[in-house]
Amino acid sequence: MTVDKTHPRYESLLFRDKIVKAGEQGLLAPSALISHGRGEAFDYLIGEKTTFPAKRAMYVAIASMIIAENPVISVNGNTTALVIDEIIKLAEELDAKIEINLFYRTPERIEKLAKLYEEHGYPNVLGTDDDDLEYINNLNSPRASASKEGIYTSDVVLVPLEDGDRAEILAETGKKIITIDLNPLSRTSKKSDISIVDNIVRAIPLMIEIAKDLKEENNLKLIQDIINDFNNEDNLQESLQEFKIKEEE
Ligand code: PTJ
Repeated sequence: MTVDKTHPRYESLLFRDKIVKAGEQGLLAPSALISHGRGEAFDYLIGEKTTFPAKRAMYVAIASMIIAENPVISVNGNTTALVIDEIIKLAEELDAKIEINLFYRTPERIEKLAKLYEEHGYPNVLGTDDDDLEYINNLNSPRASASKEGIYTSDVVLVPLEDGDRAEILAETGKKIITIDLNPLSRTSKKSDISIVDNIVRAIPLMIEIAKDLKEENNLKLIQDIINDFNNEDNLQESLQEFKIKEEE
């Protein structure tokens, strides 16, 4: 399908089309379209704009990743379909690793996703079946698998669009967990240390710019202050207040 540029909902249709195509290519989980639709509905209610609390959380996320020893960006089918090139750019900017981490893990999807990262200029993606995989907290479930070099030994993990079960497992490890999730009431948003309530398609490009700015400032005290002044619970409450169910005049 080609998306008509003059359509009033062009942007939204474009990303919907990316998800549909990725599904056809076997990159996505069976319920990926449901997750996307749920995201679209939440996005509608925040006016499809990045809110102030979301931006604040992005600064804290980037500050935390800059000073991390082993920062990792965890990617799944939806994230890859929507923002693969931006994720690669962000990883390069932050010197972070990228790890495929699937809720619905199959060897076929892992292989296809790894190949896609390679085709987009990133051959070293972690979390594949060739990788040295460990099980978080000895939970013998594919949902607890993590690369030894990546998530398993990481101190800060960015896990966008994560399912609640995995977020809970990760939160129990003591690592700093950052999520991007349009639902401020999800288990993932509540369990994470830094929850960015925004659409991933807006969040990742903005986070690349924030990373450039903070690195240029090169001010460790500023970075520490950004992290220390943040309270995720308060910020989530503020994010929730951005949801409007009344049409603006
Ligand atoms: O590729 P897999 O196998 O790892 O599966 C990925 C999905 C997303 C299908 C899986 O993790 C899943 O089922 O997730 P949930 O439980 O639907 O949670 C995804 C969350 O992301 C929901 O709260 C959605 O509202 C939110 N979401 C969906 N699209 C976006 C989003 N948040 C930000 N940006 C989006 N574009």
